[in-house]
Amino acid sequence: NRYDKFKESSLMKNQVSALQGQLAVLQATLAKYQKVAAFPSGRIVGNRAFVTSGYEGNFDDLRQRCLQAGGQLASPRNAAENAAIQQIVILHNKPVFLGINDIQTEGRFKYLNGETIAYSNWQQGEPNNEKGRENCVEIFVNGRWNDRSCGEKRLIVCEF
Ligand code: 293
Ligand code: CA
Repeated sequence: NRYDKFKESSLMKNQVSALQGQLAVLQATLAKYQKVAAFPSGRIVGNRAFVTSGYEGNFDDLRQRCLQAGGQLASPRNAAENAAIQQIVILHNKPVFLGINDIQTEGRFKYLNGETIAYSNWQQGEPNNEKGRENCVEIFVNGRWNDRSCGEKRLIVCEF
């Protein structure tokens, strides 16, 4: 009846305002952790965070460490993401291995999920697969990419 409907809509209004309060708390908490992720050398682009621990290792070591942390090796999908990773390279003055390789098929660079890359930023003359041994990809201070041996040690940057 009308009284029940009235009670129902009052309950609903209370639930909505409770949710609005919880949402405001969540938004404030998220804003704080975005600052945490960006300090001192992380970068946030949209809903992706690019973070380094300062660790250096070979490609497989870095790949496993990002996975273990619940992320994956930084895999720039557009110029804005590439620029964010480039800024971390500049701050540390050390090239970084990306989550991209052509281990499976020479010359066909893929993300770690097996998809063929949809964005690239190769340095002039790259990839050159020097001595037939370059299946991983590093990003330089200038933001450009070079294929490089996966056994080299590079700075870790994970994306979350
Ligand atoms: C060759 C030619 C160089 C180039 C280098 C890298 C190695 O030595 O110009 O910088 O290969 O592609 O990954
Ligand atoms: Ca190369």
